[in-house]
Amino acid sequence: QKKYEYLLVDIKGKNSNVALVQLNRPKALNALCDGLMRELSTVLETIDKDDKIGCIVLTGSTRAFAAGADIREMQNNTLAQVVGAGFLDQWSAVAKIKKPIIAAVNGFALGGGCELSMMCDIIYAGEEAEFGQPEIILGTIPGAGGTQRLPRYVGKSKAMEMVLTGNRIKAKEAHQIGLVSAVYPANQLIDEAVKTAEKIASHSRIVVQLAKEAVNTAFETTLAEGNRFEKRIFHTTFGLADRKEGMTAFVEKRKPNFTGQ
Ligand code: CO8
Repeated sequence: QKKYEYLLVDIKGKNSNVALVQLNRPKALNALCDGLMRELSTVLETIDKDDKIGCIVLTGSTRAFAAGADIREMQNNTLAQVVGAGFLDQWSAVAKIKKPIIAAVNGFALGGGCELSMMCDIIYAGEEAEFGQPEIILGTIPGAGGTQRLPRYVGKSKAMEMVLTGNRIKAKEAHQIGLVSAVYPANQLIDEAVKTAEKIASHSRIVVQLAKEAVNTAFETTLAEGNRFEKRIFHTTFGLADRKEGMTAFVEKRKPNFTGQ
C-alpha cells in the first residue's frame, strides 16, 4: 500500500474492483488544503487509468467529510496572488474523472467540502451529515461550483437560501431536496456505498463511462442537444462487444461476461 500525506487508499469489493479513497487530515476536519487537493487529483487520475477498478468511493471521517477549503491557507491571499496563481484551479480535476465516484458523506460537508461532494456522481449521507455553503459568513462566495451545481441539484430557492444565509442542512433534509440519494446510519454508510460501487463495477466499464458522460451532458446543454448527444452515444454502444454480450446473455438466460471492449 502506497503512503499518502492526506489520504488513505484501499481496494474494496468481492472482486477487488472498487477503490475507497478516504480524506485523512483529522486535525483540521479534512479542510481541503492545496496539498490535499493535489494529492487527491493525482490519486483519482491514477485510479481512473486502472483497468481493475470500476468505481470509486470518496469519503472522509465520521466527524467530517470536509469542512471546506483551508481558511488559514486563504486568509492572507490577495486578488493578484489568487488570479496569478490560478488559486485552486486543480479542484476541477475531480469533475473530469471518467469512472463514477460515490461520495459517502459523514459529518460536515461545508463550503469546498459540499462542492467536492457535488462533483461526485452519487452522494450518500450518514444520518449525522450536515451540508452547507458558509462562504458568505467569511466574506466570500463558493468557488468550486457551489453557486452552479447546488441549484442544479436542489433548485433556485433552496440554493439561494443556503448560499445567502450560510445555514447548514441536515442529512434528512438533504435527502428530501434531492442533494443526496440515500441516508444510512453512519456506521453502515461506507459498506452501502461500496455495495452500490460493486454493482456499478459489475457492468461494462466502457458503457458505464459513456452513461456517466451522457448524464453529465444534461447539466451542460439544451434538451435538444442533450438528446442528440445521447442518441449518438446509444448508437455508439452498438459498436461494442459488451453491448452484443449483454443482449446475448439476456437472450441465453445467463450472466453477461463483460470485457470492457
Ligand atoms: N479550514 C481550516 N481549518 C479548519 C477548517 C477550514 N475550513 N474547518 C475547521 N478547521 C479546523 C479548526 O480551525 C480547528 O483547528 P484547531 O483545533 O487548530 O483550532 C479544527 O479544524 C477543529 O475545528 P473546530 O474546533 O472549529 O470544530 P467544531 O466542531 O467546533 O466546529 C465546524 C466544526 C462547524 C465545521 C467549524 O470548524 C467551521 O465552521 N469550520 C469552517 C467551515 C467553513 O466556513 N467552510 C468554508 C470554507 S471556505 C470554502 O470552502 C471556499 C471554497 C472555495 C473553493 C474554491 C475552489 C476553486
